[in-house]
Amino acid sequence: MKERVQVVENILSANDRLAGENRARLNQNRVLGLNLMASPGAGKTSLIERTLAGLVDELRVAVVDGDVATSIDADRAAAAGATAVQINTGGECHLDAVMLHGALEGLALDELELLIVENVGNLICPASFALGTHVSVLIASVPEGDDKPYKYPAMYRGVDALVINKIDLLPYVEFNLDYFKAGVEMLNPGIVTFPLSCRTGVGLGPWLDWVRAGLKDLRR
Ligand SMILES: Nc1nc2c(ncn2[C@@H]2O[C@H](COP(=O)(O)OP(=O)(O)OP(=O)(O)O)[C@@H](O)[C@H]2O)c(=O)[nH]1
Ligand SMILES: [Mg+2]
Repeated sequence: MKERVQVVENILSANDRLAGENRARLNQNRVLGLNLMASPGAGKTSLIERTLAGLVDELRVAVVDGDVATSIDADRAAAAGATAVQINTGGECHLDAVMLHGALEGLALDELELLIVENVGNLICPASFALGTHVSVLIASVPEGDDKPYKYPAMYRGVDALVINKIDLLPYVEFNLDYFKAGVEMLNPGIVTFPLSCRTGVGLGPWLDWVRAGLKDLRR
């Protein structure tokens, strides 16, 4: 058991070292890195499409898409105007710093301002692997249910911002917003939260402004 713990610690510290290198490369090029995490189908790619539609005229954006097997999401990001890089994890349930390191090799970082990483759809594994991005964003979505902060605390604890997507479905789905928010507040007090709908576009303005503000902070 002791040896197993040691191996896990070594893997994570190797990951952290490379995450540090990734961060340094982003900083050198003044590229803001966003790590988008969520359960499968919560709306990661939809939010990327909406973000690109809102920012692509003012910022040069690349998207790194982590997917178990396909390039469907990277194709969607490219169609929305981003330089898109696909990482097929071959079954792994998360991206790690090594994978992002490889993806950064293929990008002209000096020509970019924003890098959005779509992590693999999962509420457990991505929380354990730092990538070197500046901010981690969790997308919760209404049909997933209001108990998810209670069931996946590590993910809710470790992020810098929370998007609540699919609010257009609130009238049709049992989702107690107060119960959900109480769980979030317990784990991550005061976290900045963006209730929105990628379907209707409601609530996207404050989200886009927050991304713009993050970039401004980085350049300061
Ligand atoms: N009603 C509604 N549907 C949405 C909204 N946002 C996304 N969807 C739908 O939810 C489904 C999944 O959206 P994606 O953006 O592909 O989700 P994802 O998190 O990227 O999914 P994976 O990459 O497979 O984990 C699609 O059918 C979207 O059209 C929303 O705000 N409201
Ligand atoms: Mg996706």
